[in-house]
Amino acid sequence: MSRVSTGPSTQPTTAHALLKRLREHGVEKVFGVVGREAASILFDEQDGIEFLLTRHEFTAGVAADVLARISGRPQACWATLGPGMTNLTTGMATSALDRSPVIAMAAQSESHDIFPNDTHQCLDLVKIAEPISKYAAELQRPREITDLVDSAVTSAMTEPVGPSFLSLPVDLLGSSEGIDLAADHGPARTPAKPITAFQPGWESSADEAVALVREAAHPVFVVGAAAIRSGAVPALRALAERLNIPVITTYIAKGVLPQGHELNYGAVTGYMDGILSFPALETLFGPADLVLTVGYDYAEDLRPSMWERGPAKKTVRVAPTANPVPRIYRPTVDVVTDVLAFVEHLDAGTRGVAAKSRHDIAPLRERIADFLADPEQYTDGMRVHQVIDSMNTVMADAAAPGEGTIVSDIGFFRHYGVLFARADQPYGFLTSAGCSSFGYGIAAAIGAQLARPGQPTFLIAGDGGFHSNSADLETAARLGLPIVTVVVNNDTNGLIELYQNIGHQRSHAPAIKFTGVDFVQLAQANGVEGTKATTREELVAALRKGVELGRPYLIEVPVAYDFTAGGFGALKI
Ligand code: TP9
Ligand code: MG
Repeated sequence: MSRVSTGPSTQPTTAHALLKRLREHGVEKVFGVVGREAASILFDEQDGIEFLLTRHEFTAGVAADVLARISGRPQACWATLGPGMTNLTTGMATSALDRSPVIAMAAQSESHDIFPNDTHQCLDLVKIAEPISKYAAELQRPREITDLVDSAVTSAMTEPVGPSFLSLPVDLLGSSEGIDLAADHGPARTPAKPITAFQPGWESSADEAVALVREAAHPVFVVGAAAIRSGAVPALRALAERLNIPVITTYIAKGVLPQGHELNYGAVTGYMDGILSFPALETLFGPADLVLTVGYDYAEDLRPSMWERGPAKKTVRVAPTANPVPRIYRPTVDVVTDVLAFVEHLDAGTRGVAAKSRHDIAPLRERIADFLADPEQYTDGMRVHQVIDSMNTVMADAAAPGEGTIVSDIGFFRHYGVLFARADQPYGFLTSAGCSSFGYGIAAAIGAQLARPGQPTFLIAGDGGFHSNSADLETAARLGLPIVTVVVNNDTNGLIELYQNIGHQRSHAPAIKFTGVDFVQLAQANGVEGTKATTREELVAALRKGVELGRPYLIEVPVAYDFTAGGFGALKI
């Protein structure tokens, strides 16, 4: 039921119709920052839609991305004209490159005054949005708003899922002309899951894949997030278990199998051999003779060069879109279809096939266990693997089985998170694989905690990334979200220091070094309790306190990296 706000006019306006249709599509939250269009929209016009004010539009975009990703429904973000929109673009680029069905909206100048780059705060919003969205349109007539929302949702929910954009001139937003909330536009018809491409005859390609699986001695599944979006996780798990096929994932598909599952061979990053000083990629992929990339998406940063270890392998690419990068990845068999449809086809085609003999990765597992157990008390700061191991310990106790979320901002620590952070459910580990904008963490943690109330959310962020967007700590505090944040502080953009070392064999301070920020005081200034931890014991105790608190909590941990140790000299980018 919609409420008509009292005010100068009691007529329903475009704003009412917009929010009503968004709600019919399942949108629950609009994150954003409102400007002078407040004269035309209050955001309380529609029951079931809540506006959440953020400090920065980037935060709004990312929070919408994460809530949409976890809920599987479109969610929305909002910016005012001009600079509001330009601030929003990194959030939109995140949902474009990370694949999330976000409806991004911005106010625009009055329809008679749209002269981009001449009118005050007026930019060509549709042109700005076009290269980073699936659909971008400006409202021309109020009565068309419902159709525009429908187009935006359908495009956003088509693989590769991503953001759609609506530009809303403020005069039209407040106009009642032609708006009739009772008019029958038909049901919203939100796709129940993303719309995919089906190549005609995909079943015969899938049969070729079945034949390859039958022949293979050591097949592996490499799983991307499109498998999660298609609802294929339970069927894929059952198939992997029946055929004893290990599962390796991209950063953002961690949790397809629970952390401790024997077939969970982990997520991979190009930094892993360097971090572990161990031939991890060789151990994971070397013995495999067939790589089945299921829900494969190049944007998730798992490159064919990572599995091209050991003897030549056959490959199967299963994806809901045609192959956009044949120059990079030309599979033996390409199956363009819904991932769940493929998994069911493979399941039916391999009935009676004997379980495979899985290749052994015990040496890698031992290396990881040793590495994480590292008891040393370093005088120059903890090591990030010790921090993540502590977070895993507390998460295991704090979360019910199959629950909990660890969010990672972007920095060098993120690759430790990819490798070691606990993830017991799909999207139990969240990071931005495709866009990788630093500052993602606090925004993603807000989205995750809203999506999973009652489950613990831990955030790991670096000093560089966290303080690029730390104003939204106040948002987490205002919303009372019990996010436990760990800021790993080296007063440096550490990942970039690594690259300086790689490129120049030395680092150069002006481009990477900060003067210290007191993150505990920063937290307190934003209404968040905080503490410093310098040892495993202190950190575990602080994490436990954070979990019990039921409000946001921040722990600052001084850290250092050992760039000159390990295998970073051999890092290939
Ligand atoms: N600007 C944006 C918006 N995003 C990215 N990713 C960059 C620049 C380039 N990356 S990852 C990183 C940069 C500058 C530094 C991260 O530093 P940190 O203190 O957050 O983490 P750490 O542990 O690597 O020092
Ligand atoms: Mg840092």
